[in-house]
Amino acid sequence: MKTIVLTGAAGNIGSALRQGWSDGRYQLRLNDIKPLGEMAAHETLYIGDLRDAAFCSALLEGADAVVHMAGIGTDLELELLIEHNLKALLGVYQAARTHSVRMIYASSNHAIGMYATDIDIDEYAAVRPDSLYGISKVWGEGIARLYFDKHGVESVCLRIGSFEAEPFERRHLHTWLSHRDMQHLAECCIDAPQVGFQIMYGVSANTQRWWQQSDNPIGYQPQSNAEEFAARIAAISSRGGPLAEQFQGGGFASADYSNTK
Ligand code: 15L
Repeated sequence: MKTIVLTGAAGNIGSALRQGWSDGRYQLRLNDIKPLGEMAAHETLYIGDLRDAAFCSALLEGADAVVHMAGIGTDLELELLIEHNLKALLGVYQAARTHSVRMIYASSNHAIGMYATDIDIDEYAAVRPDSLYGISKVWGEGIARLYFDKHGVESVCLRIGSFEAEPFERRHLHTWLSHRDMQHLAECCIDAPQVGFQIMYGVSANTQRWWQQSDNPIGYQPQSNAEEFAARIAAISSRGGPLAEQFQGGGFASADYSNTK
């Protein structure tokens, strides 16, 4: 049985994955700064700070893969992003290098959020971050690239769209990632024989998705489609108003926008 490190295990995606894997298909090492409750037989709690090199080394030693969901998930101050989305991530990558562990890194669509909503892109489109948060995800993808090129650490960077139980606004017709597809995506990353370095869009099979996957070495086949909810959500404008509707990153892109050219 594979041993998987799940960081951010108490977060939205982390707790959904933990629940999805409650059948014990993986041996799980769970880490978060928030409480994680009772451990099941296949779970082990690892309490510690990902910026601590010795802790990261103990967390990853002997593991097969890390599903790294820890970090700041929104556009907060630079100092916090540096601590949690850069320093902590570097700590995990350094341990992944030491122990030859595959990384599955939660990047975000906000790494490319300044693309206009009238075009489709694939994973090779140049990054266009929409916020400091988006920049922190570009750093993360850069770390993943560096550690593959220089140290052979395999990585899948997941540019996650909108992970929600159900889509609830117009933007989600393009960006929704269902719980079922997220779990399948993580399992594809874990179970693929080889992944090298790969960016994958974490998006369901939405008819109106903006993000097209050119290379899919892990065999991700999403099943959900936000279009099933179109009648209910098509009239619900995205948070951030009309400007947010112009950019794939929505409200992250329209916040603090001042370009008049
Ligand atoms: C993200 O990266 C955020 O963590 C999440 O809260 C949502 O805003 C999501 O992107 C999205 O774009 O819907």
